[in-house]
Amino acid sequence: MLLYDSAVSGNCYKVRLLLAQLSLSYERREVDVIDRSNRAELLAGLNPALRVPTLVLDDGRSLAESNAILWHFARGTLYLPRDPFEQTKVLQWLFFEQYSHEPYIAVLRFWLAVAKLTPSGEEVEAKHKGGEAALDALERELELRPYLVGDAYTIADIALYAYTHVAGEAGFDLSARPATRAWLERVKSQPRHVPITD
Ligand SMILES: N[C@@H](CCC(=O)N[C@@H](CS)C(=O)NCC(=O)O)C(=O)O
Repeated sequence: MLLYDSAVSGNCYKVRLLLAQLSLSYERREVDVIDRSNRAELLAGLNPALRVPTLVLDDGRSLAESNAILWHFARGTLYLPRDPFEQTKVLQWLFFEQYSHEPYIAVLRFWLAVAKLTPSGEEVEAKHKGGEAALDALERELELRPYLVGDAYTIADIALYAYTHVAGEAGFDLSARPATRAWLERVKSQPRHVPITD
């Protein structure tokens, strides 16, 4: 398999983490997420959104959207519960991540820590407010359970871990969120865990 990847991207990291935990091998092609000039050349025909992660399977078919890729590989493994209700709970968190978490925390991190842009105070404030709300939601859930779905580690945890563990790079403070910090440690201690920098 070939992963069109970015070392700094949490969305790409989700895929790298699950593939590592499943001991699946693949090649990586680094794509510049700031200079987008060769994007169409690289990804047209593979991902209509021209973004990473984009994964090309061994048979040539391609998959995009980080959480869809997680779902594809988690099916039939420990990382997706068998119970249909719990599977839907996993989807609940994957959609939450893409609508209520990633657009705030990942985007603010990209602006400040990756592209080193200088957004206006209002733009930062709006992203910060949305990110805080997402982190509050996570903390509320993790006060009740060790992992996001059921009592085991799943791709819901991978999806939310990706940008929560680097939220500090976007100026978010997790110190008053003990349940989230304990969960980050539990995720980190899973077998075959790899860091985002790997
Ligand atoms: N919803 C997509 C988001 C993908 C995305 O935004 N990828 C970023 C890197 S994290 C990217 O390709 N940025 C460069 C660009 O938009 O051209 C996913 O979860 O895979």
